Amino acid sequence: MAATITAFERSPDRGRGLARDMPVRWALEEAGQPYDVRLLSFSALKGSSHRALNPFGQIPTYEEDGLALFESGAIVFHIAQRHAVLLPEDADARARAIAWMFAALNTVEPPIFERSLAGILERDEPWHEQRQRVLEGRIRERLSDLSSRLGGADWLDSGFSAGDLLMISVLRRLKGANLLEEFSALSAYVARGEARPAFKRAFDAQLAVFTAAS
Ligand code: GTB
Repeated sequence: MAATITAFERSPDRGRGLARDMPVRWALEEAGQPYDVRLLSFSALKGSSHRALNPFGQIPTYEEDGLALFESGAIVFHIAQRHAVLLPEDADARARAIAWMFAALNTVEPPIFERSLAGILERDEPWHEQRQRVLEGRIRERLSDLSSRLGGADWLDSGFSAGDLLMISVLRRLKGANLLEEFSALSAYVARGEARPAFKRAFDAQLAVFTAAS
């Protein structure tokens, strides 16, 4: 049976593929797995039936044959474990790809997330601009290190993997911030990910939800 994921009925990103159902959709598309989507309003997210799937009342969730999962990283990992296209067979290469998954979510994303949050919650504070500069400095440090490691390679470690899928998903959250553009290797890396047919199918599917609701 096809898996069912959850997504925003009306995503605040207006269908730009920034909400976290996007990496899950992308992974499913890479794996060639059909899936159904249950769309949720903000109030439904906090209802008891959704909280039974995700205790934090958030999207995305994933249900398949009696298994229910939350956390986009865990869901992508689950899909990747079952489909060779997202994790290499070789044990060492697989371990390195998994390390990149953690690096994306645990090392690169935190300052990016912090900056987005500050842009929403602290916009009116007198110290907002100063704090944004500090956060942007932290992001630049991460981007610089990542760019040095990537060098001229297409992907982070040999072939495309779930590590790249999550890293590119995280870097896409910098769109419009004029930070990624300072690192041409990373801009090209993100563009390479976005050019993958599976990415395009996932992007079009989540954009269609927003378009239909508008
Ligand atoms: N760590 C969890 C995961 O990776 O699955 C985080 C899940 C999460 O943050 N979900 C968000 C959510 O459900 C949606 S994706 N929020 C509702 C709530 O908490 O009440 C985060 C997100 C939202 C909007 C944009 N955007 O507009 O650009 C980008 C990302």
